[in-house]
Amino acid sequence: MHTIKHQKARSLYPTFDRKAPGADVSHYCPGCGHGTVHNLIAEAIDDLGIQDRTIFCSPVGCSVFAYYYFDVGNIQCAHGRAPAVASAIRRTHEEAIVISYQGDGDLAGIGMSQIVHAANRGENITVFFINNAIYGMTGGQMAPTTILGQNTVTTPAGRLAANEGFPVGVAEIINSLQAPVFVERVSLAGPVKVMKARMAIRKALRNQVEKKGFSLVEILSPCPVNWKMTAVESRRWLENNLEPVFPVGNLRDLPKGPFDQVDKKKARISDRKILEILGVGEEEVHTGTVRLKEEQNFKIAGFGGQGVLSTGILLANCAIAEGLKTTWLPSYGAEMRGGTANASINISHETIGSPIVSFPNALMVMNLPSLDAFEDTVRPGGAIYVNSSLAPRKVRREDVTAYHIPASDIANDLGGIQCASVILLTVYALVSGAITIETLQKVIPLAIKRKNLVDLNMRAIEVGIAWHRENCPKEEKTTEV
Ligand SMILES: Cc1ncc(C[n+]2csc(CCOP(=O)(O)OP(=O)(O)O)c2C)c(N)n1
Ligand code: SF4
Repeated sequence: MHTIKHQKARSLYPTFDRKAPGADVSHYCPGCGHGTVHNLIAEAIDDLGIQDRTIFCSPVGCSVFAYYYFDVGNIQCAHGRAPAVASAIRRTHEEAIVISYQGDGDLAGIGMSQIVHAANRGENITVFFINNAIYGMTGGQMAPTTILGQNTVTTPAGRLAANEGFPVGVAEIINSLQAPVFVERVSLAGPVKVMKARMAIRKALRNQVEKKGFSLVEILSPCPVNWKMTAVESRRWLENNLEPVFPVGNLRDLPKGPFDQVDKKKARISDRKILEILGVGEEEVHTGTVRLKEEQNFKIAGFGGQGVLSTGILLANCAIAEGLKTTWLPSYGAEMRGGTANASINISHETIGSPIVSFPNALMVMNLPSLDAFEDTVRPGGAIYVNSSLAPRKVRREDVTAYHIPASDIANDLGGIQCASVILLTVYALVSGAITIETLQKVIPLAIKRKNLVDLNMRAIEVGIAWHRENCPKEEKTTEV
């Protein structure tokens, strides 16, 4: 006798562990389409044998918790930005299978430009667009795909074209572009339609495996809770009301895209070429001369206008010139000038997982509020470089090394307060060994265009070297200088 064995897709975790309340239910409401689509995608991943190289970009919306369910690589993206994240992964991870999974608020509302441009670039990614004609997670507001007459909490009298415009046909918009290879709209209104959705999902993923280009499947999906219906009623409403507005069917299925994905790769320029464009010639780059004692998780903080962000960029550029890997992440206060600002810079020999620096091992503070805010975040054994002209108190921690340098006063004497941060950066370079002084001297003229400021900063480096020579004897181990 032939036995059919039903089992959960391997690409889904066997158990979904949640804290109470809700420990015994999934994140999705009864009758929600997200669970059905998750299953269809997971089965396709299993059958195509791509679990180990799949990266799932989950959105903001009810499906944000996809990472609890899919046993693949997962990344959660800012609202509407999954196609941009997916594009970046695509271009840096050649073998990855990249899925952008998005709701209608996410894709067709806040993220509309992202999806259009990713599709127009013909990124070799697969987009699953869950159109439930409403903002599910936030309690049922109108979405761009809400149909005319549909009641939502923000259109209690029904969507009216004269007020809110017409429902947006995403599949049709994407189909108006030249680059996509596959565009299909499917529905979850009944078992036969779910089987069609299954086929489209597989096809869209297979296209990516075969490096054909951009594929999008729009899936009409029920949101019983916000539609205020039972699960069964919602499937009927979907069939009778959504499908006439958003006709299901294949809009495009090309044997190959308009350009070869391999050509696309060829068009990319090498890191070496980028350095050339920046004017950092091969002979000028110190690749591989620096051996970091440890990965640098560096934070610089101060008032906006103190050169906090640009000093961070300078450090990151020096790290690049040293042949190291680096990230730079700015954080602005509410106001640009006079408000607080900080920048996080990681420097490593290895690939850096996240640009965020929550617990630095090197902190540079340009003023007292920054010292107050970040002193306690420094890891034991780390170092704090203090602009003591504007942060007159001593570092209280005893498990870090503190360097109190009157950088603003010295900079004033040199003829320009702007170079205070470079004095501190020079001391940091000498103490940490993360970048060399030669590199700093070579990168400054590339990073700063005004000749008088270049000269000022070059003098600042000399002063920083002198300060270090006088205050940091070689085998100095004390906690404070
Ligand atoms: C930048 C930003 N704006 C607004 C929100 C609030 N927000 C959370 S989910 C959501 C809408 C999600 O709706 P949809 O994309 O249709 O997904 P669904 O929940 O229906 O699956 C919004 C606006 C947010 N998290 N981030
Ligand atoms: S609110 Fe709607 S989209 Fe969100 S889980 Fe519930 S049924 Fe699904």
